[in-house]
Amino acid sequence: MSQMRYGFSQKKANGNKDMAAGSIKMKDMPMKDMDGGSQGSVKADGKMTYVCPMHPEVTSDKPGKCPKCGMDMVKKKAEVNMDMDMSSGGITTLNYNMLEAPKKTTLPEGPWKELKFELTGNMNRYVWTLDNKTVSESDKILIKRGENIRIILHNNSMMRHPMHLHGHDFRVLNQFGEKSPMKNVLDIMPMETDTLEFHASESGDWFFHCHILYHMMSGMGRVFSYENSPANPEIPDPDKAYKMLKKDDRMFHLMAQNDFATNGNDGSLMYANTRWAFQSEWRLGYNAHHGYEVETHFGRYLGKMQWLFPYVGIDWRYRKHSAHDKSLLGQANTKDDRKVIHAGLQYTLPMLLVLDASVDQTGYFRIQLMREDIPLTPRLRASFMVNTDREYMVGGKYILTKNLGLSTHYDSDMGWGAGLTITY
Ligand SMILES: [Cu+2]
Repeated sequence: MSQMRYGFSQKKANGNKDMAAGSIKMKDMPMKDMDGGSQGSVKADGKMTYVCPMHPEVTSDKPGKCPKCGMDMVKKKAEVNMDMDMSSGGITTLNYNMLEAPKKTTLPEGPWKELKFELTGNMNRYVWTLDNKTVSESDKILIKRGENIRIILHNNSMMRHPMHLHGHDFRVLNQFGEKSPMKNVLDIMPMETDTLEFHASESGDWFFHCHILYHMMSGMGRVFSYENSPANPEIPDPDKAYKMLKKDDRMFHLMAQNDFATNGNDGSLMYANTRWAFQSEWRLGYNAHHGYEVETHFGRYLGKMQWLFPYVGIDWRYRKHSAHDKSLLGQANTKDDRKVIHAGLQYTLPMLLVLDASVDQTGYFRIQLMREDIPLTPRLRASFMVNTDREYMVGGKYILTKNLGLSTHYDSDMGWGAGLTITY
């Protein structure tokens, strides 16, 4: 195929929708390609075109390594996709590399400022950040009118993030070089790196954020702020407005669940924000032989991936029981009568196993391993817990609705139970 053109409207630059709506015109489509069976992209002169996935401006007639980054060059995307469409009659996946602006989009002369961000987050805790910092944990990024800003974004998370800039259109660098398309949202796939450029032609503060609103609210964004901007009459109190924005990612949320089971009430509660968490867990039997246990933790998630959670809390439990055996650590087991303050560390291991080591004011140690919400089927979940107090628990839950589940569990102290779990 010798010529292809992807219609592109600069005015309506609004994310993926435009790509689907963009018109695709093809001229001089050779019959050979229409029959299918052709591999790779063949230019009019019969040569393949290869392009570096990281540096779209680097192209070559033959496969090889990119001189800039050493990555293997790949067949030119737009043409490969078109071939697949022709040969399989299947679905064409549209991508940003197919978009060509109708005219040059190069920025006017000006000093350049280059910024790099890693899109980061923790799927398990549902916390999303740039460079592991939320909006409220980072400063505004100062820019000057007349500057050209280049932002290099690497998505180091397993979710896509449609990054959106207010008040400006930016160029998304792709294979078309000077005719790279203009956008104001760029959907960045996991492990993808993209470069965007915009000319600083405004004044005031502009929000740059992930357009998945849960991610934005948890802190995935930054504020670009023009230096020496005149006051904006629409924002009479800019300090208050900025404080309100920063409040979003500091907000606490409540989660709670209780299993109303045949052998007692079994539940937990969590009150947490991006970094801090209060956790409480209870197992309240219907009689003293089943026993009563309440354990609480208050702590902070540390580190880039938030796998480490140091905490302090209380552990209160009582159970009518005769034999006091020893714990696996050789200490007299206090699991049936304990009213202590304890401090501990939780560490999230691969497969979301949580290892919990704690010590109380009497010097009693406990190590515990647990995992909740093991998905067996989309609705069936298993869980287990085992610790050095010789306690263990296995459970299963069938999710009926968002708030309701049928559950069953076996607990080394309370025995078998089955019931209804209510989740908030
Ligand atoms: Cu996101």
